[in-house]
Amino acid sequence: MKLFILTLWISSLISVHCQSITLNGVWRGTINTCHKKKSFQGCDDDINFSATVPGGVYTDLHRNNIIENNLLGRNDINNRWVGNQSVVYTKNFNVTSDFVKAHKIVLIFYGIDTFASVSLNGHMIGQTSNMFLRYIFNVTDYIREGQNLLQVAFRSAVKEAEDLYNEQKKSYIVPPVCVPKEYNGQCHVNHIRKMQASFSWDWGPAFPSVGIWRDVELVPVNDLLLNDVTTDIRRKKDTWDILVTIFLETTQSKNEELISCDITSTLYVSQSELISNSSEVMLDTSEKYININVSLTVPADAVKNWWPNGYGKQHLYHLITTVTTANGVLRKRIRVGFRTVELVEEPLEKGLSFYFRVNGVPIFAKGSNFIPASVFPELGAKEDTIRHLLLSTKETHMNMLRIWGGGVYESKLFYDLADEYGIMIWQDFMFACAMYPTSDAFLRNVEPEILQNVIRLKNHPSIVLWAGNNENEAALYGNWYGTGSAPIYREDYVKLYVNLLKREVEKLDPVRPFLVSSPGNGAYEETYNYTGVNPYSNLYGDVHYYNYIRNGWDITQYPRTRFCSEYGFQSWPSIYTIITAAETTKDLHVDSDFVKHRQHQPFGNQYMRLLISYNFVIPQNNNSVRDFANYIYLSQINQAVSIKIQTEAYRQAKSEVNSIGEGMTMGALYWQLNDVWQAPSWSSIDIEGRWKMLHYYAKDFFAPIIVTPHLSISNELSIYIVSDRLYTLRNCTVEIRVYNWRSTTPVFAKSFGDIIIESNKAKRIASFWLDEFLVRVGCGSLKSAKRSCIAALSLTDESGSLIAPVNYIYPDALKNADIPVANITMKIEKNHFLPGKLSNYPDFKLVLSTDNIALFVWLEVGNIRGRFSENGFHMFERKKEIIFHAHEGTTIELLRSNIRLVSLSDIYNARGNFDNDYFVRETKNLY
Ligand code: BMA
Repeated sequence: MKLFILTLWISSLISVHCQSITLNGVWRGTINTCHKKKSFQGCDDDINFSATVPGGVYTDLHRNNIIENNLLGRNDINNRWVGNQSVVYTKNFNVTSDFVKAHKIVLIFYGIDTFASVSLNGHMIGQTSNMFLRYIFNVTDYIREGQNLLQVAFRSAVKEAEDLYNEQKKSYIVPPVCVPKEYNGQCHVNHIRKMQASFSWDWGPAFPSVGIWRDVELVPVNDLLLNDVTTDIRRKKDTWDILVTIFLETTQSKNEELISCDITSTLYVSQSELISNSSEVMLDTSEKYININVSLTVPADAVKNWWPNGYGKQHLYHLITTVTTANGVLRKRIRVGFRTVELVEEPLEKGLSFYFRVNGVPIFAKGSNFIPASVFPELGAKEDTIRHLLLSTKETHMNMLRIWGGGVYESKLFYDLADEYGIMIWQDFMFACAMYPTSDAFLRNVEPEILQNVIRLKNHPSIVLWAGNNENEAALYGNWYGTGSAPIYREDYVKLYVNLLKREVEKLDPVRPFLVSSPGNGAYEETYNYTGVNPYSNLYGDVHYYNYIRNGWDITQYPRTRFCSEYGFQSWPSIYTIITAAETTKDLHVDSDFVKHRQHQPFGNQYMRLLISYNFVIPQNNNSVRDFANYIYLSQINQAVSIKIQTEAYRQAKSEVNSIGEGMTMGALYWQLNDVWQAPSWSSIDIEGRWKMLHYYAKDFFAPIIVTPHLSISNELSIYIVSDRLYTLRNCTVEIRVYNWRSTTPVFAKSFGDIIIESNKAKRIASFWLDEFLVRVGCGSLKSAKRSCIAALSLTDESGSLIAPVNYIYPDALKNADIPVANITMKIEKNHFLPGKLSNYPDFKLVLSTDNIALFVWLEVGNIRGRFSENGFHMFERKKEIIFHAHEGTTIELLRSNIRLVSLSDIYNARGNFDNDYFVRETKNLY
């Protein structure tokens, strides 16, 4: 019986466009061109291929074996001719006589990338020029019973961008004129409304694709089309007030001027109706678009709050809206969450605060920046990928992701998962690192983009902020693109982001905060009309901070900003990931052309080497694969530790300001979470989904409670405890243990007891001179003590249980220390019933034993999917247990033959477990 009711309830929800016909699936593609590919010489050869919708030309051509794997070697360049082509996509489809009887039939494209002419049975039905729009075309007059032919003819986005640039240039140039040469990119993407990173970025290749990248459907409409349903949810004293807006489109029928219609919105708790309201309206069908409102008042205690990850559960509720007319019922189900969000910008001693308050609780935003999950937009919503990335976010105590403005407005799946996992979303609009035109045509194109995307996304409780652009104010202020002091660029800036975006978004979504630019000075910007003042002030708004010259392990360099929304360091992805892009083992060398080709950041490889060399001697390079693997390992250590120290610096500054008013930091979003190809980048998860060492470290440095050191320039060591918990903990103890490099037994241990950890605060609990301390505890003379010892910090509660990850103090650069040789052995046991088990696949217990202190112990398992409970860890104890959570079926034998372990001392005495032969074998197997 229960099952029956449930089925009934579910089926009642899925009546949206019930007779619509999907036009996804197999299409035909044709390129008619004088193209550059050797095997197709001459002009006017048609290249015919089987296409897929949703899809794109690069992935289609590869699937048809017309071009090679796009992400292999230098194929971003070899396949570039594709981006210069005009491509025609066609689809034959049948419709029944019943279907064509509808008053009106519309063809909906949920995403066309980008410039296309659409025709049905030879009749032009529309043009497209914005990848971020949903296009609805009326095809009533052209569709016919039986066979139909739909054709979408794309023009090259590269050429369109160039034409628009040339046109614009007649009055003035809207820079940058092109990307740096290292990007091997395409120019002028700022002139078109397409994923900006598809023309290349400093972490990604250019694949200026064309294609139908989201769903397509044909929808029969009787009198009305129910386009969207949105909610504005406001908290009143004892209620939540929901203003539901129903967006209808009429068929503009000439006979019936007025349609009587009943509109009902119902909020469900579990499967039962909690509250419902209806409105009977007469719709004037001479209007094309009609918006109707329904209000619901929900007693506050009838629903539970939605909370960010780490603060409580993510309660979500269904709201179903039905529109009933004499001709039928239209229904839409959306999901809502009940939470308040404020961006708090209140006067401090100097400047303004800048933090998110959710349900009245000040939240320290912990997280990262999200770039598109694929450089091929059609692959950016793959469930496996998105789920993996968002779960990896949740599992590492992150509560916020910033969707960066050079990508796309993400898929429904993405925001649904963010809602479910409690990941707050800082949503940029898609404008990044450039000046943008403000011609009438451009603004006319942007306006519906704002409208549609705000309407599409605003029901997601996870979205907590809209932001106008990425770094465009900074670029203008800092003259990055040669705009100088010309007033036109400032005028354009205000016209686009303030007069259009800000005004429109505040109208469309009165409940959420809007920020004009990131980085920026937040609310302070209004006082100077949004340009002309350094947007990187530490006293206002958010800051992006990058420094590739100073040692990333030096905590004193980091700004005491109110909110750091970008900061990062590059590293190389795992050798197992790089192998999937290499054409021969010759590519797998630190100085190979392949390595140079994959590095887009100007001087990126030099910066990385410099940064590593502050802390490590880079082993001699004999151009072996092992050397490269070792270099990758060091690059990941450097990235992980640098970002750990930087993040901890921000967390330490949560509750205090310094003498010049800087501090009260309430956000740390490192750059960047994910990757689009196998290359060095700032990511913590590589393109294959492998966690770099940084991602493992994020789990610790974002933990709800941390104990963390701060070493000043004058060598004063301060110890902080930072808590995001909303309760006080008493009788806690911090222990500092000092080890010299010769033994796993500390030379000294001292406890600080009776510590009170206050709710939602950072507090310094001790300060002392590190040098003197180390001398006193037996590390040697003032000259040698720092390089002779290392210290660990732990924090326990009154029962003696650890309540924070163990942390470390590196008194000196590790290259100066006499790192001991550690011999580590490992036993693997299978265990199905380990606590914290995450998947249906078995977990394995690894028991590691060492004869000495081992630093940065790093485990990899080749191509077996899964992750470790910890990785990149130090062993001060002789034995340690680690869990491998398999994400696919595997066996002890397979694990045993694939597992590789390396620790810091290995790479100096050439005992590294990565062996050349292994990689030669692997490479052969793959190609
Ligand atoms: C920031 C971002 C990106 C870029 C990153 C690394 O400026 O907004 O544009 O990829 O730095 O350089």
